[in-house]
Amino acid sequence: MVSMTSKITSHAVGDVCRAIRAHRRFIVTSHVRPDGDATGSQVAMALALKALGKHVRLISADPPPDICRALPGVDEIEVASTVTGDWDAAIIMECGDLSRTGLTGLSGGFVVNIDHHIGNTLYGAINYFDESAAACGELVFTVIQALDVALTAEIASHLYIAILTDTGSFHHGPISARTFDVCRHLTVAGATPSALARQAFDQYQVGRLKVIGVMLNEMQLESQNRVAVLALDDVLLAQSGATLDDTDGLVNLPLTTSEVQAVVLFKSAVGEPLRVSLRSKGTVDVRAVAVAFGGGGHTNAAGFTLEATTEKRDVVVQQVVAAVEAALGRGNGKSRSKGGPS
Ligand SMILES: [Mn+2]
Repeated sequence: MVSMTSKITSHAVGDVCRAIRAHRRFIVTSHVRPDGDATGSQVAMALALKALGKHVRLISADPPPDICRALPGVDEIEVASTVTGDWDAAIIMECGDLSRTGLTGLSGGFVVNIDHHIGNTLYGAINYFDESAAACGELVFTVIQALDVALTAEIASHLYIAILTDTGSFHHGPISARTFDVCRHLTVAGATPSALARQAFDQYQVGRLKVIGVMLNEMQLESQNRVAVLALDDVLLAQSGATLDDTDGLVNLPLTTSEVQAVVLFKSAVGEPLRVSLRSKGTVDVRAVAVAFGGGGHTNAAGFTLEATTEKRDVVVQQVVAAVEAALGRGNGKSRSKGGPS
């Protein structure tokens, strides 16, 4: 029999609905340093719970990303490191394990785990896990439909932002007919794709442009331009007048060329472990590299943290080069796919 343990132990959407109906006071959260899918899924779920008359508290370890701040409900997110007070159930989205929430006070409670990251540890009393979803927002949509909650323009906008950003504007991840079917429903319900795309991708500060200039100027290219290595640090950010928020997504820039098949981005800040982000196209599996260093993610988008030494950086780069060569064959890159789906 095919190994599908995760599918067997994963619950169905009906189990999530029963758990929601059976409880009254909810904590809704997602992961540290939330992205559009984390916050979009979190707030959409909270709005749906409120429509059912539930008591809901939104808690996050870090503030929501700028791209979500203009949407209704986001200002209700409490930023805290511990969950206090009385609650009956916690719905945790986008977290492969409980520690990914960055919150204490959740273990021991009734937890509903909704996620699409490969490697999810199924830590909840209810685990709605589906790695074939392009975004957690796709799963939240399914839950909201199953709950028979009316899809308002507000809920639809949050879920659209979740899918739009997690797929990098429909560039990567397991984008399927279901993804577009969900987006069709969201658009019918009042999500406006052009306005939300502007909101998601065109709201940066000038500091970001300056960071891009310096960062690309220092870019290192390996394996006949098939691997790009980028680095960001506090000094570069300060010089550019940029914040860490301004650097979101910059890891994808080299992939806009036909040559580059994988990207390594080292983000360092004083007093913190080195954060390594990996991106790739097609069959180049950067998740396997991340897992080897204790991290995780998806085939085309993964990450991990590392104690920063130059030697370790070199090892990471070598492993990504090896992953590209394994997927595309050694040599001058003649065999690489061009313009195909990624
Ligand atoms: Mn996601």
